Amino acid sequence: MLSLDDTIAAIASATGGGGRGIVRLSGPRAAECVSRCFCSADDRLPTDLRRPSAVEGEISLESLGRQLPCRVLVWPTARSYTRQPAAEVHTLASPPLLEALLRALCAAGARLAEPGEFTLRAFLAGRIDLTQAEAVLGVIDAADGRALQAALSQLAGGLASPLRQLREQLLDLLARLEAGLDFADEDIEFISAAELQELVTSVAAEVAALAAKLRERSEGTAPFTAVLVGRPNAGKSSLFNALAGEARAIVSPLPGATRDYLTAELDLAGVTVRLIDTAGTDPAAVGPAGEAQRSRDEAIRLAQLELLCLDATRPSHAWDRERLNDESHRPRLVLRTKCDVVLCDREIAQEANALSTSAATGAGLDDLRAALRAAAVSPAAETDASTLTSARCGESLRLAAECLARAAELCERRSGQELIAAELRVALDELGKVAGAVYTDDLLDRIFSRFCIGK
Ligand SMILES: Nc1nc2c(ncn2[C@@H]2O[C@H](COP(=O)(O)OP(=O)(O)OP(=O)(O)O)[C@@H](O)[C@H]2O)c(=O)[nH]1
Ligand SMILES: [Mg+2]
Repeated sequence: MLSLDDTIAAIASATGGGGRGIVRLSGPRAAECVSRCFCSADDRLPTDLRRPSAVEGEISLESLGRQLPCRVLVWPTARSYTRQPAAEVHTLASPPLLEALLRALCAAGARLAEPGEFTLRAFLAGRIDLTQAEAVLGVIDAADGRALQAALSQLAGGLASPLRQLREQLLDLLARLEAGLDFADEDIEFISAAELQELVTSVAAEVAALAAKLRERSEGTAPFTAVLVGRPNAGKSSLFNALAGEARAIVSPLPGATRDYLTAELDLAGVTVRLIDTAGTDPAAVGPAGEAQRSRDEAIRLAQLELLCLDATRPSHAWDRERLNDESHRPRLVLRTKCDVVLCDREIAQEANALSTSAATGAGLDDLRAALRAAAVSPAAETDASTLTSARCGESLRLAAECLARAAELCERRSGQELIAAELRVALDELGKVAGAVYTDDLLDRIFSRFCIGK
């Protein structure tokens, strides 16, 4: 678990030069870390500030050898984005400078923030709700962001709005129940036992269904996926079969053997990797082959790793060369296939980062398995923020569902309304954590506005 007590730091501005460079910190020691690398122009130290303020000054880093102008923004209290003490250093947008600054801040006690961790903190602090977290996380960074966005939009989609409605219903119910308790001596009935039971039972069922839905989703999260790509006849299906351990895919000396795509789940020393075999890439393909091409495109789009198969027994094709030189690819492994046969293409033979494999002899397959496993467990493959968010929401929903089930049971036994109210309060608290709302204020609001208590 990521600790909320750590002070985290990260470069918050866009990568590359130009504009303004920003390093952001959040956590109890934010101001202290900044003070170690900063000379203020007016003798005010970031640690002295008691209100959100901006201080002009210079960055003083030994590694730079000179001072650079900067402006430090400090939020010493909970009035920040993350509701923790926070700080930002605004300076020139020079990547080496920002990295040196980040290193110095880490040396002063901060740690590097995980992807989306600032937003995660804002969410956990109740500053923003799930839908907003989704919106923020969705734009974080394109490479990781895609996976993050997919996970979070799945999580937030359909969850935030039913949750809001359920909380509304529960708040209403609790307000009437508490009013009844406050006016116990008077002859006013705010809610009948039968109505209470009916409402509690229905909300309990809805929350339980929501909890089950979320559980289903997090269990159904797709494993790390790698896709075999390459020209027709490059040996993709043969590798697929060799790794899957069974002859699932059709292998043929004629190009275009694979029309659709197949998937296999590999267990690589406890790590599951889904492997996809696709139809060979043939730009001229039309008709049914065109269909296969489209499903291949979709499979490639969703996979996190590309296994680019280059047939070492044939001269390299323009497509291979283009693909090799394309810098915009996602994480990939280059495979030299059929290495049991004499290499005939110098370009492919010299491709330094390629792994030599042979589906026929099994050569290089252990290395390939190890490389696949390493890619699947690498930090880039993890979506910490969304996994954590999902785990946290799941836990809160589960607890809320339990409280509501107990409340429904108490209603059925016609137990004291104080006990029922207590269960409802805890359930609301848990649901409030998911939505990022504070229920007590809402609740008081409701009681005051509807029943004018305290007049
Ligand atoms: N010698 C040798 N031949 C191989 C090896 N792997 C595949 N082949 C041969 O290469 C040909 C094509 O193999 P496939 O696995 O069907 O190739 P593919 O990339 O799936 O082809 P498409 O599905 O048409 O895109 C077949 O004749 C295989 O027997 C290998 O490791 N060594
Ligand atoms: Mg094939």
